[in-house]
Amino acid sequence: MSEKLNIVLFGPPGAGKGTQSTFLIEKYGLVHLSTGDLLRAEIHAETELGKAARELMDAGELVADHIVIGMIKNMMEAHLEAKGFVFDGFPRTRAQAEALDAMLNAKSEPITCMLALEVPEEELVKRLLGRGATSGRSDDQDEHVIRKRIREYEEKTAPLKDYYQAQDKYKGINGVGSIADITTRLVQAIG
Ligand code: B4P
Repeated sequence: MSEKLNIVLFGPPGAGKGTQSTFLIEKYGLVHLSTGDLLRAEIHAETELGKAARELMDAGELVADHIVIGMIKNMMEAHLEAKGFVFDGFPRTRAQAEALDAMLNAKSEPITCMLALEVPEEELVKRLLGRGATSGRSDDQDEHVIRKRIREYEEKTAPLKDYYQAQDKYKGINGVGSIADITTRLVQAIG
C-alpha cells in the first residue's frame, strides 16, 4: 500500500476548498494543486491558454479537460518527491477523474480519499459575492455567473460522488461553521 496521502478536496464553488487546502498542506506536508490557481496564473501572465481560459471562467463554464489534465500532470511530475497532494478543484468531470486515477495508479500511489464539503447554495452565493467585493476576482462579481458555476457543478462535477463512492473513498463533510471547526472535521475524516 502507498505511503502517500493523496486527497481530493471536493465541493461546489465557494465551499471552502481553497481555504481548507491551506491548513491541510501545512498539517500533513502536502503539495497543493489547485487548477483554479494554475488557471489564474496563466491569465495573469497573459498567455494564450490564459486568454482562452478567462473567457470560459468569466462565463461560469469549465475549462476543457485536456488543458487542466495537462496542467496537473506537469505539476505532479515537478513534485515527484512529494509526501502527497491536495487536489483542490480537480477533478471536476468524470474524464478528469479517470485521467487522475490512471496517472496515480501507474505509480501505485492511488487517491486516499475524497473529502466533500457540503454547503447550501444560498450560503455559497453569499460567500462568493463577499469575496468578489474584496478580491477583484472577475468570476465572483456577478450573481448570475456564480449561479451558473453552481449549475455546472451540479451537472458535471457532483456526479463524481458516485465515482468515488464506488471506490469506497467518498467522505461527506459539513462545510458550514467556523473555518477552524471545518478543518477539525476534515482532519478527523482523514483519520
Ligand atoms: P476555483 O478556483 O476552483 O474556485 P472556487 O470553486 O470558486 O472556490 P473554493 O471552493 O476554492 O472556495 P474558497 O475556499 O476560495 O475555480 C474557479 C474557476 O476555474 C471554475 O469556475 C472553472 O471555470 C475553472 N476551473 C478550475 N478548475 C477546473 C477544472 N478542474 N476543470 C475545468 N475548469 C476548472 O472560498 C470561497 C469564499 O468563502 C472565500 O471568500 C472564503 O473566505 C469564504 N469561506 C471559506 N470558508 C468559509 C466558512 N467556513 N465560512 C464562511 N466563509 C467561508
